[in-house]
Amino acid sequence: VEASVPRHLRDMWRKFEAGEFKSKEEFQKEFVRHVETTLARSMYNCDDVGAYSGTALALRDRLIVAWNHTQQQQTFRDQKRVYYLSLEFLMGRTLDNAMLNCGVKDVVRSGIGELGFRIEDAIDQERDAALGNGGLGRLAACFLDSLATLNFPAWGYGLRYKYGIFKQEIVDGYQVEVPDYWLDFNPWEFPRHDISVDIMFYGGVREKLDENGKRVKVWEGGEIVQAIAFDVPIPGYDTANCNNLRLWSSKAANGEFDFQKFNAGDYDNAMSSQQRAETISAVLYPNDNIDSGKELRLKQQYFWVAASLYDIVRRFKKTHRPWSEFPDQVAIQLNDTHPTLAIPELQRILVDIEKLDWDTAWDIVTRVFSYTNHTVLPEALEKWSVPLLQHLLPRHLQIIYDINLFFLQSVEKKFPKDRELLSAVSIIEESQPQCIRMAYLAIIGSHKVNGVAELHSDLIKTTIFKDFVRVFGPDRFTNVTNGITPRRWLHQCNPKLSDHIAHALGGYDFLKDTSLLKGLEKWADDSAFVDEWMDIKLANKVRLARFIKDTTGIAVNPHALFDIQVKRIHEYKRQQMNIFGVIHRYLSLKKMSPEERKSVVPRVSIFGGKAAPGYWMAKTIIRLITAVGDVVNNDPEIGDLLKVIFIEDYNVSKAELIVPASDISEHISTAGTEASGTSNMKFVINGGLIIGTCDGANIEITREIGEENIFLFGALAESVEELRFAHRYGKTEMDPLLKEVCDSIEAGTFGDASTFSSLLHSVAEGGDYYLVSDDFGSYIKTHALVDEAFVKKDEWARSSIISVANMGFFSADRAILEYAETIWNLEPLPLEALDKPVHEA
Ligand code: 4GP
Repeated sequence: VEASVPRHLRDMWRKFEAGEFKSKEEFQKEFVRHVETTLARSMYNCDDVGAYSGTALALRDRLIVAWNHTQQQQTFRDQKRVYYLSLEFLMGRTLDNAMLNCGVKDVVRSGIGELGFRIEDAIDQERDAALGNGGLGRLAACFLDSLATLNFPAWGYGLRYKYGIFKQEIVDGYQVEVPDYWLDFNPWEFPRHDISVDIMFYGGVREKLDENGKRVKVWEGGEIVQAIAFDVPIPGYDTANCNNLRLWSSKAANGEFDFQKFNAGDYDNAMSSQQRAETISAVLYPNDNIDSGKELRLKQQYFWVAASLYDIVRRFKKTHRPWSEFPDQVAIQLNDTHPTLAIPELQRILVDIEKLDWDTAWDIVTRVFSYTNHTVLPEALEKWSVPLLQHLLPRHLQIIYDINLFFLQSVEKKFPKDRELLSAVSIIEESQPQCIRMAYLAIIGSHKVNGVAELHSDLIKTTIFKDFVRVFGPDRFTNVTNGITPRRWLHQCNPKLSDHIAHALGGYDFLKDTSLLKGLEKWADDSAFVDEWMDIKLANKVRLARFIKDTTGIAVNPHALFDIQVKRIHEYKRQQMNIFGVIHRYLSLKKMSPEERKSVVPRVSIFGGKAAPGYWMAKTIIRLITAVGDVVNNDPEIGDLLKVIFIEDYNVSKAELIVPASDISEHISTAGTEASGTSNMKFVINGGLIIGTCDGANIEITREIGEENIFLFGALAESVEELRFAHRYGKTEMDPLLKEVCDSIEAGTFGDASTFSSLLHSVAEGGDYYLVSDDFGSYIKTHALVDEAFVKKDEWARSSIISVANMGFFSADRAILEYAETIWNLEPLPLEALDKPVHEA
């Protein structure tokens, strides 16, 4: 308020306030101005990169007006806000999405066209903001889009990694990791040098008497690192609302470098504290579904939650409300356990700094937080060693001990003398060294814990968190099935299909209310509609085929069945089963006579995905895929009947190209291991059918679209333990078809067999933790059914249309509305407030 312009001068200000561009000419004027004066280029040296940059800067001006206005409204209205804390936001590209959300793409297209550029070429120049690994990070990005579209007052908080997920190159068939320096030119962020927070690490805890003679704990003497805010505007679709994603960047607190050392000639060390500080936000850990356990990672986590909480608390304190109202104003969602330190940090702020008593503080904490679990894989559940925490965050360790003590006392009261239960639910794992179980701390410090699909939410209650269901009762646990934004994952990535749907439904309202897709059912028998539907699929396949030709040199037939599996490479996701299936197909083709081959449905098997750099087995799976491709793609006997493609460096922008082009996609995890999956939803809403196991969201997709429209196979989650037991005790033999595949690899069909020995061993008798052998027979049979179905074009098209018609449930908007109602107790900002700026606030 102190910084605001005096009332009598505001009219002058308003006269020059930045506006939005509504016409082509307004856009062109801004475009040329930015190219010439911001980028210092001209019509004589403006290439596609310049055109992208000029367009982005022109649009950014428009976004920031909306952003300012929205933030002002959120402050003025002073409603409850939700803060989504996520260590990953896998945003992908912004320009195309922002143009569509703001409804200016057509204006820009014609405006830029008249200046000599194609909008598609400009869009293609943007680098992905790849601040995430996979599912959990992309979910966070979809949720931001829905929160903004639904006008919720919501902020994301994350880290501004200098290097996002590595770029994957394939060299001699192997994955090689190359750094992704994506910040060269990033018009979508606003540095806020005025918003910085000092974050402390290390140091010690001292007890002292305060002014009232009360014993208090003081954490002091540590090392300070500065957190600087970078704000990223998040425009909603078809609304004036524009939310904020705040990313923290780390910087040395003592300025640029150490002058004393510099003056003494010690140039190397003069920079070292700066470098050490900047390391904190330097890189994203490239792990998906696995815990890395490294000290720097813990530093990242604390740095980010401490800065975010400081910011949230500061915003709350400006309202001068009593602390008791904090949970009515603030909801904080923990995306996985990565931000769990926020729980002891808020307790520390309330007790040590704000001087609330422990119980009052703890009541506030538990009403503010809620936690989403994304995996039941034991190797992914975060644990931090007690000595490490003691060293890095001594006061937080004390607080965690106290939280645990009071919690265990309450358990003891409810279940007297149940020592087993006490050690089962203790936050401290009695290992060597002792460890903090972050998921347990998250559950105890939250009022709601949710899984991300029905099966998964049931599984967490009966397996990893079952003891907490006893302690807290079942109500603390709930389900919110994941969703995807139909704006990016239909309208943006598949404009032809979106237009076709809009034509049938009489407009684009389905992009905001996906239940309207249901209206497509009645078009499933309209032959003109169906023909156009299939032509669009073909055009998308042609587009992908062109990309494959350009990047790999391999020509694929767009009329072949495109079979796609793109996701992180992981044994539980079973790309190994897919490539074994491809080998089986190859061996079968080789055995056929030329006459028999004539009736075979040609196939293109497409893979894509990154392996964690330290995950050797995943890297071996990639190597097998490329090795099989080398043999199959160059076998003249096979020709177009089978092609095997590995698409390098799978990321969000490549997904936008790949997803619309599938006939069938693979979601084939061992039952009970894939929490939800979200690419399954993306493929189906783009008219692809899926082959999958009864796992994650596949189950709910089946329920919605009908089991006649999906190819399900394999063991059910409830029999997995029994099957594993059987393997351990050597009771089962390898599936004969799989055996044949393994024998051919062993025989060197795909190069030196020793390269693949660990992979072959992993599926052999006695092992096979992911049950590849158990599911292989039904997997192969089901693929035969896919081939049969694919040639019945009318029925296939019908399945495709009926499926899309019934995918409404999987919108991220639905998921966000569920979170808002059942977990956050959050209301959207009133629409009329968004229309006009608040000037007198
Ligand atoms: C992923 C799950 O593996 C995936 O099933 C789910 O759809 C996604 O989260 C979003 O909920 N988990 C991770 C992870 O990305 O690192 O644990």
